[in-house]
Amino acid sequence: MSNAVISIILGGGAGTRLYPLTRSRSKPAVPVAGKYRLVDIPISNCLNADLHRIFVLTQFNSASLNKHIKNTYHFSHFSKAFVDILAAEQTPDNPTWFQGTADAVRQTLRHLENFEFEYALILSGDQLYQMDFREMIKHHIDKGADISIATIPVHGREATEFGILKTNEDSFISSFIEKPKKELLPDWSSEVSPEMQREGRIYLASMGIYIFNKQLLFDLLANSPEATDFGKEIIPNNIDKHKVLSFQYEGYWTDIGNISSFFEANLGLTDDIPQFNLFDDATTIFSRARMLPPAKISGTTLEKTVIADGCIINASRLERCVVGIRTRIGKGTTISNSYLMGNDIYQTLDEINNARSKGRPPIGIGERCYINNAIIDKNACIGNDVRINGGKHLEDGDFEKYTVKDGIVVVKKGAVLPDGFQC
Ligand code: ADQ
Ligand code: ADP
Repeated sequence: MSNAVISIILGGGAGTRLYPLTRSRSKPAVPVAGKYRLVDIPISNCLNADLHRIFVLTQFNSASLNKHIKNTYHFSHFSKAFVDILAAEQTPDNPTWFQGTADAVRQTLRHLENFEFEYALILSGDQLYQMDFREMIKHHIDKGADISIATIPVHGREATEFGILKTNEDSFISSFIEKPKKELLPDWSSEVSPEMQREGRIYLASMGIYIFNKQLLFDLLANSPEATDFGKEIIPNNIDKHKVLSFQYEGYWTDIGNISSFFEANLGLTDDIPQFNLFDDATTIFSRARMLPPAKISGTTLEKTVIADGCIINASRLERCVVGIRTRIGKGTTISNSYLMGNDIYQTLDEINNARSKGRPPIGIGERCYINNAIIDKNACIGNDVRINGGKHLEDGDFEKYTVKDGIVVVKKGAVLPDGFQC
């Protein structure tokens, strides 16, 4: 079955909803869970399902995404496996950026033409989930579908953010509406399992995960050049014309398209039993092997905290934190509800002393700091006695060194916060 499928990961448009994390990198390259990149999630789901031919479509072909893919996904010379990045490119007949998800796929069809495959598996690049695509592909083939959409029951308060659909008794989709207005919702509820009913998850949402039969995908994209999005045009326009199947999923799945959902998805990893399971051999999340030393911790009370390799931590207390690779935290510091992305390099003791003697904090977090409700992007240089107290009391805003979104303070990559800095 795996030879019949090509996977296409929609790596993201401009990534404005994840700004400032996407200021200097493309969305698929945003670091997640302390040691991975966003793109590792869909790629790992593919590899765990024996799907080894993968394209990542991105608007910006940033150096960091290239480096990560090149250094991570190596396959035997004897296999046909690959993970290739296809960035939006100007051609004589197409001078524009990708205009949306369908347009991104349309513009890259010429790269796919020569591959042998029967099904295109199209995935969103900014979701946290572990799904066995083999089950969805089997369902698609067994039911003789033209298009399949993975679907999940959601609550009314989320339903306006998704494509919502209804199915017939055979799981084929009979109607679809992209991001319905709140007042339309009463017409769009579905029959769901008693468990989902109890949770109030009575609307069936598209997960933005599609299987298309190859020829149909080529035909639909060629014949409707004005359609830019799968959710807005391609899917709703073809419900009546083709057999569009729902593959219902009830496992953990979350869309991490904005700062607040990105923050919650990361901090969710600190739960006693996280819904996103990093500790399962069958669903390994792959990433770059970095050969870092074990983390070294001294004098720190740790409560519900996830710590990546290579950290040097002398803090007083860390609570509900995800601490990324090579993070360095000084004595007397307390950090809660925060995601620290970590650092790209270690500074030598000489470099640290040299930075201090020039009044510049070294890379990492200094002594006696207090940090709450924050995301600290990589390589930030945070001095001593710095206080960052995120929360609903802060208004949204974008400043030189940090941004506030939904009360979460995002310290920008490489920002230097001098001793005593407060926000
Ligand atoms: P949205 O998530 O709102 O809804 P969209 O923002 O278009 O759809 O993104 C889908 C995926 O494609 C994301 O991973 C995004 O980063 C990527 N993407 C967006 N524009 C792109 C571009 N120009 N080039 C490359 N990649 C791009 C969609 C569906 C809904 C469904 C939700 C589920 O339209 O029906 O419910 O996904 O999350
Ligand atoms: P990001 O995607 O987070 O913006 P990059 O992927 O561009 O970051 O950079 C990460 C990698 O680049 C690190 O793994 C590290 O090897 C290398 N790197 C970054 N900064 C430096 C530096 N100052 N010195 C040496 N290597 C660096």
